[in-house]
Amino acid sequence: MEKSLVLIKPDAVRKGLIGKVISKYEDNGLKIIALKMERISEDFASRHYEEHIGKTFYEPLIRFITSGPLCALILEGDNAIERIRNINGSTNPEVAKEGTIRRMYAENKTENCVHASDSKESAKREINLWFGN
Ligand code: FUP
Repeated sequence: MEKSLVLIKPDAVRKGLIGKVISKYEDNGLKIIALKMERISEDFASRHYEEHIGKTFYEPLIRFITSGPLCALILEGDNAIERIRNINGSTNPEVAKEGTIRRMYAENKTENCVHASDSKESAKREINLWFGN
């Protein structure tokens, strides 16, 4: 069984999409093993997005991710990391496949509804950051 850290970002929360997003994961057989809702600080956001520090989109990304409450979840399942990324779709909603969360609901590359860990290593780091050991 593999675990992944998922965020339902502030744009999706504002649009009332928490239930629809969670249903996509549950309908695909992924299990929610932790869940919380909070508005994060800039300091915490910079730790989550540390690999993007210095990139052109970094400042707007931090403004966006701290702009309102979000949901953080740990999902578990076989091959969960890859499956969740397929359900989410490409970073850019314009090129995301039909039926993916980002294609259906996302505005642009920054306001793109969801985050999911991209490797076993980042899942471990992100789960520890958001939920502790
Ligand atoms: P993803 O793994 O699909 O979430 O995408 P990345 O790790 O490449 O990017 C992480 C986050 O940075 C995205 F969710 C949103 C933000 N981003 C932008 O705002 N603009 C970009 O051009 C690329 C990424």
